[in-house]
Amino acid sequence: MAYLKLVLVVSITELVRADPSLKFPPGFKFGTATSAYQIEGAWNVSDKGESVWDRFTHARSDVIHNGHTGDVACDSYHQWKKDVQIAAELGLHHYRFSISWTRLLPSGISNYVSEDGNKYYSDLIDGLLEKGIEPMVTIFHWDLPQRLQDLGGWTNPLISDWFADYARIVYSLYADRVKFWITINEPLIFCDFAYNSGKMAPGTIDPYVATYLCSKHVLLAHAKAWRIYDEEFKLRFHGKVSIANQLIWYEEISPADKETVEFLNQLSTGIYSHPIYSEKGGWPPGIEEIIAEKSKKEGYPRSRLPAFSNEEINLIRGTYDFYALNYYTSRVVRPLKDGEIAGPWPIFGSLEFGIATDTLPEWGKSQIDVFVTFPAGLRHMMSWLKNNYGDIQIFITENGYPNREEKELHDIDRIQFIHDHLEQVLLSIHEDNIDVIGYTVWSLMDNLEWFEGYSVKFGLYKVDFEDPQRSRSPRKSAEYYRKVIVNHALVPVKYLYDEL
Ligand code: GBH
Repeated sequence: MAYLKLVLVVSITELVRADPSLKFPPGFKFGTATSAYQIEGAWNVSDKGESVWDRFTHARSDVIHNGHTGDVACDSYHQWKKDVQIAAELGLHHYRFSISWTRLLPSGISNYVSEDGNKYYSDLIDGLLEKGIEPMVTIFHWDLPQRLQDLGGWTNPLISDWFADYARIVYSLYADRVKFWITINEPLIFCDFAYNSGKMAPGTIDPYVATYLCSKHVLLAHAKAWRIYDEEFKLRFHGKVSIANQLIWYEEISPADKETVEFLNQLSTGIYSHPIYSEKGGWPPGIEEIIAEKSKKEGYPRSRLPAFSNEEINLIRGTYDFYALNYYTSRVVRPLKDGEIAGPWPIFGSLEFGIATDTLPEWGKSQIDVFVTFPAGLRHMMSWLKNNYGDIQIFITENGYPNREEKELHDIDRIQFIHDHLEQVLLSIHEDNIDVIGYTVWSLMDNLEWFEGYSVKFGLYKVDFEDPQRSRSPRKSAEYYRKVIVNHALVPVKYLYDEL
């Protein structure tokens, strides 16, 4: 290939100069992400309170791979300097991490702030800033205080105020240093997937009622937290706040699925986006009517998808500064076969709406069945967002590739994954005129992959979970990503092979 010849004679800098379409826009940010429960460990150190994930992993080893827990994880509570070190090695512009609610507020309620908890996050933020890395803070990444869960958790309407109180404390401690905020990570997973599958804390299966209560209360919680920042902190600190959504792209493969595909995109993406980003606000078109109708037929006195009052619609509408997007995989749709109950991905309507989802044989595979790769899905998803909500800035806050077993540190498949998705990002920017402002790899390092325990690895850095020091070693993908960042360009994979 001509390509390969090029590689031998020109440096990356020259290559990029010759092909400016490989360049990312100036100011485009590259980062990596983690979350508190998945990396911190120290689950009961100092005055930290119990979270639903502490409870779930301890009580439900039957659901979690090999009974793994986050008790120690990457031990980032003690070893956070190593995290800052590897983030600096990569040359990251930003590092996205989350705050453990019960580390900061042991009882879940905002009457008492843990001094040690505060110091931990404050030191981490300072450590990052010292290396020139911007902290991006997720306020809630699934580890709800168990005490609040005992009061119903996300199904209790009071949660939106408990969350807003907690968010205010977080801002008041760190808004002087943190400019990028994610209120809540992926309600699609902890509302829809959790209550459909029982595989996520709190482990309750209640797909028809709890799911939708959770959805509504998450949106109210996010909106209140966004407005607190807007009213009490923005003028002084000029930060940006958004909610991060897990987006699964549903691809149309024949004109016959057009309607079903649009329905699922509205259901899984629209449900947490339309209320915030659309001009009209409220639940997405079509969804509210269908669930109301179904609920009526089923004998419920009111829709299982709780309605919004006009006041609530206005409270939620417009509560964003950018769109935070987490993307991993896509699906196509097919009708349920006779006697079939749910698809291979038992969320987003397979139970509720009799739609099964599938993947295409030509899409990429990983060692984990559900993580089928379709990079173009990311581009299609962003165009869908633009068509539905107009010109909003998009920050990709997660994208990553899992492996179970890896041959040493040579993760060429992960390099290819990152390359192929970044290529789609450039097409979105250059061809579709979409304002993508950043990209974040999940994850900086291997960590507790929820019910998969430590068996599924997403890290640019390998973590040795046998080693009490939890040493971190760079995979080839770390080297690749570092090159992408230094060159601010899509470094061709083949090019890198020669250099590796
Ligand atoms: C993100 O979403 C999370 O934010 C992050 O914490 C997580 O580590 C990362 O992605 C990688 O998973 O096959 O039907 O049992 C998590 C989304 C939820 C996707 C569980 C895979 C398994 C579905 N994941 N899901 S199923």
